[in-house]
Amino acid sequence: MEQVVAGLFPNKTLKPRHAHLLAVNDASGNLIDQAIVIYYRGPSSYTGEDVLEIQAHGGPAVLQMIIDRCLEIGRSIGLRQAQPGEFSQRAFLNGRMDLAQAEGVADLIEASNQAAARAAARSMQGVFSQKISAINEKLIELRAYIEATIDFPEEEIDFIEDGHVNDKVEEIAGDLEELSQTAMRGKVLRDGLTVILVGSPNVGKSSLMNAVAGEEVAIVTDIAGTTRDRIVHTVNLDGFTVNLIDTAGIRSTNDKVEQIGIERTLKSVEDADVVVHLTSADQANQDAEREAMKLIRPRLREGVVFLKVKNKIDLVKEIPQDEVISVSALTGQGMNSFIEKLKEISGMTDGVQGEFLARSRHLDCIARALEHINQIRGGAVGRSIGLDIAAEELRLAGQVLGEIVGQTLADDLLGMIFSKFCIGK
Ligand SMILES: Nc1nc2c(ncn2[C@@H]2O[C@H](COP(=O)(O)OP(=O)(O)OP(=O)(O)O)[C@@H](O)[C@H]2O)c(=O)[nH]1
Ligand SMILES: [Mg+2]
Repeated sequence: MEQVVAGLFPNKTLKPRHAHLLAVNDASGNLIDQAIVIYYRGPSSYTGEDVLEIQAHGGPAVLQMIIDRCLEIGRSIGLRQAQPGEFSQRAFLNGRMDLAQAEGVADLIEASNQAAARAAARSMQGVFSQKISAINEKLIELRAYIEATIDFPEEEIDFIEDGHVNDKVEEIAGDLEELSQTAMRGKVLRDGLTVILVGSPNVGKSSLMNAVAGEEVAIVTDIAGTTRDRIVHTVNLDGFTVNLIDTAGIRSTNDKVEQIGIERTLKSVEDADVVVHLTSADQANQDAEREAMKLIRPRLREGVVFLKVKNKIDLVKEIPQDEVISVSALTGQGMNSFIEKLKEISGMTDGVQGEFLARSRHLDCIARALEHINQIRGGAVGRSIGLDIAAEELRLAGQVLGEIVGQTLADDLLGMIFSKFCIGK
């Protein structure tokens, strides 16, 4: 770094963390621009390393000339341009911020509205990370207690009797459920709620999509197999974004185009927040439904909301009184309760602000952690569930949560996350 500073600004001493107004010259000594120059000495910098910041008058040509001049001076020490996200990656690797905070930086830059920007700023400050570490501490504390009991088995009876452990398990599960709900709000704020409509052909998926969208986005006919490719349409429902995906009806077919469409449908199921399985109230074809479900089920990821919706209730005399949401895309009957349900899932009920910004990756981790805790819920620890198994599930839950802040994430996944950042951050 000294070499670059000396080459760019000969005979000048830069006082760390002070703004200097300096001339940046090219190799022949001609002025490129007058710039504000700030030198940060590590570890007191964004990345924790020595950083030289040059603020010029802007314009791509001037900036490129300054960059070229820096690279020229630094050639002998291997100076190069940063990769996308490299500054934040270095900050993360040097312990200046955790992964959720670094993602907050990228999300702040990309925020498309004020609410998202505010929530991203809170993620960047560590609001999300603090919640993760609070739960992680409880996990560690409980595991230590259980492992101590394994080591001193004569105390095991007291330990089961006093109910302390099982209460704690419930408490942690409650914390995770709450965090999942808040993270979902943060995710919806960032990307919108992704809702995919799946089901057998002709049940009215495209009709439902059009009814929610309020316009003719997808083609509707009475021919089974009308929709071939996925159709994505984004709508704003009372202030929150919903990405609706209409898909090809799922069935066995020899039609090559339809087969590709069906495979795309199943692929999209893997990334959705909500999978709406649409059936038709008048359809007696149970075999077709079973066949569709058989293909959909393996594609459902942990934590996804699976919603059963029955369409075409205008065709039947009696509205089914089960847990299924009943609608008619044709008459609009029941559409309000369907939309209310989506609102409830997104956590975007009136007046609730997003606390921090979150990504699908985070929701996935929280769901997996909860899955581990659910294995040992219901007062079972020390009874039907052995202490060693409980300790192991707690350890795994902590490990999964650690992926959110980057403590336990594999290097290749880290690289992938940072590569999506923009250059210069
Ligand atoms: N009576 C009644 N008919 C409906 C309703 N919704 C859709 N339909 C009709 O059902 C037929 C199929 O509708 P689509 O929306 O094309 O069904 P789809 O599930 O998208 O079908 P594919 O694209 O072939 O998989 C059309 O003739 C629609 O007019 C409804 O609520 N009531
Ligand atoms: Mg369709």
